[in-house]
Amino acid sequence: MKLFDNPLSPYAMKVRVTLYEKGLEFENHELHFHSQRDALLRVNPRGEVPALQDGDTVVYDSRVICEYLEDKYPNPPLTPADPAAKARCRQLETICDTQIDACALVIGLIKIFRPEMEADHADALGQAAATLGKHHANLDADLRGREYLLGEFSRADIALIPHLGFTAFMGYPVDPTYTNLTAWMTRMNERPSVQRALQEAMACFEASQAPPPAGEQPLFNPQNLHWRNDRIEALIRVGLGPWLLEELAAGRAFFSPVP
Ligand SMILES: N[C@@H](CCC(=O)N[C@@H](CS)C(=O)NCC(=O)O)C(=O)O
Repeated sequence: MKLFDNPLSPYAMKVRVTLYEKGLEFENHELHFHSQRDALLRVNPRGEVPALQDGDTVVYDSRVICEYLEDKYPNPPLTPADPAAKARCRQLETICDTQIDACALVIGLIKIFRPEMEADHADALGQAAATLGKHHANLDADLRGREYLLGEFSRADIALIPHLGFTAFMGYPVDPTYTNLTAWMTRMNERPSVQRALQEAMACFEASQAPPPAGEQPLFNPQNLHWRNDRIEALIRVGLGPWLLEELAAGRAFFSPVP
């Protein structure tokens, strides 16, 4: 199996943790630079990481990849068998992939990619952080009396940890008064699969702080960012819609290719 990804992506981390939990070997094809974009487009026409190649099968979108892995390599199971629990697992994964990711992205935009924005857009940052706080409260309530989101460890937990790990790293940790969610974070961070993927993400972050090689641009280029669906809605909600239009007009933002 070949994994095409960049460890800084929360979706890449979701897939890596899934592969590690299942004990599956894979060839690592990390993509770090703009010059590797053509290679990425060959495995995902949307030009997003992660993508997985298993023999002749190419799968992209983290959720589709994780479902493929679950179907093909069912042990250990990471989705519940009971239909209601399975639906809840998918529901939680969707909330992580769309709404929580969108909060994390606005925070990452201002704290990591474009720190010069903070002076003029502190309110947008505050709104994203407040929405993240509401998710923390909901998740804490979901975890009352449970070790994991569905009782047993599942893909819902795997989908959540990258976002909460990254937002904590950016200065927005879970409030310790949310004792259920805090205990869950500790439990998750003790899992070898999560430790390994987090170390890989941190190593990638450190490397990304050095200037790229001559003639290269980073794949996630702060001066030309790739925008899509829920992340665009999140920008508009926090008042950054006009900013995005200016970025597009200036050639500092782009969308996925259309078929
Ligand atoms: N729905 C996709 C989303 C993947 C995604 O948004 N990947 C981002 C990184 S977090 C990406 O590759 N963006 C391309 C870019 O920034 O050029 C999934 O679950 O895999």
